[in-house]
Amino acid sequence: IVRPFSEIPGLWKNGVANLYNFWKLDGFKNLHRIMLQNFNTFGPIYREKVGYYESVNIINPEDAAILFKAEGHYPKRLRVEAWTSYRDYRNLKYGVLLKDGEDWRSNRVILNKEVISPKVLENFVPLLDEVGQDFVARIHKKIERNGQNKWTTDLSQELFKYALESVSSVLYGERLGLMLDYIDPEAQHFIDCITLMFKTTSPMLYIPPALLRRIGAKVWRDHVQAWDGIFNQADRCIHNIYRQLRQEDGIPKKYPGVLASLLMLDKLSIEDIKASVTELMAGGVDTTSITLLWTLYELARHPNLQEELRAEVAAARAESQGDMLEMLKRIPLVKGALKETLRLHPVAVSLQRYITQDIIIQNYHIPAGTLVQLGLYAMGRDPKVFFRPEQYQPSRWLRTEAHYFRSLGFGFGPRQCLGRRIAEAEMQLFLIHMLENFRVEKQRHVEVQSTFELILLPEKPIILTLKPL
Ligand code: HEM
Ligand code: 2DC
Repeated sequence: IVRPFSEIPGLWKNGVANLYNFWKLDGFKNLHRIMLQNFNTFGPIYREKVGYYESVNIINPEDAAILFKAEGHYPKRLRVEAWTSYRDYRNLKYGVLLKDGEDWRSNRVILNKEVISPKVLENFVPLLDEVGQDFVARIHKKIERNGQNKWTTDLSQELFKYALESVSSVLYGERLGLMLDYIDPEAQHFIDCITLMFKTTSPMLYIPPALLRRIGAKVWRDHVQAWDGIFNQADRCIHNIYRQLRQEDGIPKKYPGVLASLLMLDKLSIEDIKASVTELMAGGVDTTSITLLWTLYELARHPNLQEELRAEVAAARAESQGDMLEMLKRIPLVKGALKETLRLHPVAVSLQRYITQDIIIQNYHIPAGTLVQLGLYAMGRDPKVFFRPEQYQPSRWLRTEAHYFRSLGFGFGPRQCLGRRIAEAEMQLFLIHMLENFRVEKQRHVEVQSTFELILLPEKPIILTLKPL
């Protein structure tokens, strides 16, 4: 017999009291650990209300399958009010990240063709490969200059630049020049603004931005400044391409980038294009760079595994004879490593959907319209879902039968990450070049945990040593 919604365990009766407790536990930084603890306390399903938003939380792959079957034609996830409030405040259009309903779908379908369809990968790979080559050349140069034949450092700033250079080269078909010695301060400012934007978003998940704006709270003002910096820089890049395109005539000889392709296609309004391209540019920096940093950290902790990956890359290089698209088909273990990184260190703590029909999960009835969250971080560490979850084991992904609703780092279905193909190619190419050029090491006994700043980040700097092979 199916149990009613009201009997789902959890603390959902007093949102304000829960917010207070949450705040006392430094919940803004610990959201992922609090979710894990809640699953331990309440079991595989619990209801929760923190501040103004209420949800049902689940952890099992089988339940995730039920959730995504009920997502409907216009899948809708938790609305990040801080982001929509900024756009309303500045009178800017929402991009695909923030749109919903038919408006979302019609934009997304057009963007899919230019950003995530398999056919565009062959355009992206040469551009991204060049950035990867320039990145390792830059590191070699740094090592030569310091004269110690190795470099011990926190690579995060270098990785932010790599990620921004990569996503920009794909979006604009042009290099920003972030792998050079002199770096445009505007680009550095853009990077800092993205970090600030994420950081200031998380408190506003629970305290309405409209309220914070009315009382002139610092967090709201910082948030506005951060987005202003992001939109200004993206606007400059977009205008540049727009101007060039109007001066040129005829069809360009080489692939002109996502933005120019969208402009030439002429199916979306300029304002819609601007909105989504800005989101792609902003979404393409911290996400891939942090995932790469965690991957290097794991490879440094597992030297034998690192050698195995290096051997795979060497063999793939030999077999593909310089054809990078071919090479990317021959590195299953590298791909497994990236999946393994996202299992243990997911960018998104959870996936969420407002379900469009009633469902039954764990024998509880959940009515249509409910916000259901899949605890991605908790699932990745659950021994009932992953055998020896604490072990970093890329080979576990080689058996495809083990994938059923378990590899969800980029989300699922038509609303999944739009940048997924870019992110995957960019990260695979990065690892290829790094493994071919450097051995990565770290100090022993230094363990790094995650902290929540809307996305999950390392709680302290990850210090690695790179040694040329
Ligand atoms: C959405 C993860 C990189 C742009 C998402 C979602 C996740 C995610 C979990 C929500 C999906 C869902 O609700 O089902 C990641 C991870 C990345 C990454 C793990 C890298 C390791 C990127 C990059 C870009 C990007 C490089 C841009 C080039 C977007 C956009 C959306 C999105 C625009 C919203 C799509 C929509 O609402 O239709 N991402 N992402 N992401 N991501 Fe990513
Ligand atoms: C954060 O409880 C925790 O990919 C909340 O590239 C629920 C939630 C909702 C939306 C998620 C967000 C979490 C984490 C960051 C995500 C975001 C949707 C897209 C965004 C997953 C899980 C991200 C990082 C995008 C960001 C692009 C943007 C900055 C232009």
